[in-house]
Amino acid sequence: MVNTRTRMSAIVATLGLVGSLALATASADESRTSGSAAQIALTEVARAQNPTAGAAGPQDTVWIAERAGTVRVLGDDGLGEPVLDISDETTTDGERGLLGLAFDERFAHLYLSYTDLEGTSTVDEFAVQDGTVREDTRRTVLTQEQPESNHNGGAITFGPDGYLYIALGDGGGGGDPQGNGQKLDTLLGKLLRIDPQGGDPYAIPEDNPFADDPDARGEIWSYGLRNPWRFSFDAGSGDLLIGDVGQSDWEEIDWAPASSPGGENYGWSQMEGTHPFRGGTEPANHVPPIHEYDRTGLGCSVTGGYVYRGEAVPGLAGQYVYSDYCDGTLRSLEIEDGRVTGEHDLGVNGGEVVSFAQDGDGELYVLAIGGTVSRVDPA
Ligand SMILES: [Ca+2]
Repeated sequence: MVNTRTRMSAIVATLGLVGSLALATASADESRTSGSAAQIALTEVARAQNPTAGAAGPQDTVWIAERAGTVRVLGDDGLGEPVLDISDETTTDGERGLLGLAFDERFAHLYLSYTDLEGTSTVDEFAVQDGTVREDTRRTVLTQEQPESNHNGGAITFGPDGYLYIALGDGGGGGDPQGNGQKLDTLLGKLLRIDPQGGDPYAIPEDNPFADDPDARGEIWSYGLRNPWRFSFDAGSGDLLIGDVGQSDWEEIDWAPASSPGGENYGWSQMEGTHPFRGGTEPANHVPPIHEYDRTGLGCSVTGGYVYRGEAVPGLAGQYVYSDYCDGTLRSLEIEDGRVTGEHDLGVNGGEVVSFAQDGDGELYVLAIGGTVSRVDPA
């Protein structure tokens, strides 16, 4: 029974991907109607210095990365003193800084994603022992030079497959001047998938979509991304959700089912959302966003979040919660097999929402660049 259901859900998920290709326009039109939104409230639980990322840590903790280079642990009385400080190794020029952190499955290693003093995107690893970071074990896993100080991406997280996923922007400069989004010989404009423990400095999983392609970088999981600032895996289904920041017209949410073999082309810079960008031609294998919105509202920079799998707000269960840096309104999407079936304005504003964090129980936290760390609670 379990096997049958697993196989069925994989098949449905695969069909869902195809369906989203064919029905992207229809789903965008039909999804405007929706039932009532979950009633939520934001409870401030801490103040941080320009928080950029958060992750569930050992012993039911939440670890928060601060942009200037510090990492602090959230406790009952707010944030503790920094447990890591790399502030002399990064800058906050442009969109730079400490931009991401992630633990592996067993909380045996912590990974930091930051731009170094030259602006090079860097992922470093630290061993963690009994909940404590062992700084003497630090090593650099991956680096990528950045031609500009914007569109660095920087989000990192482990997938349900145990591999480390790393989001990198297109290199910046506006409009993807080097066409990196569609180039498979660069890591820029990509979501990467690596095995940091499988080699020195890392291994490329054999089943990566371009692992055997001599003309492509084997680290690439999916491509055609502009600035995938925040992405996550659904803790329930394993589906991938990416918030890709638009150039000037369209903000988008991209999706792939847990069963995906990778290789999705999300279209940039031929496409911005579902629209040709500057006369671009839609790639034959374009995977359009499951959701996009223009800038006639208050939004200007999507902040990808998480599918809610906590228990505090039952009405939000299974919905993808996200926001926008410029707008700050929390919104949610109901998603079935890669199609948006409902959209909600959750009626609360998180400020300049730059990131979300999910704790070990699936509860969500909202990070505003001004410093507020808030928990999503029932209203
Ligand atoms: Ca796209």
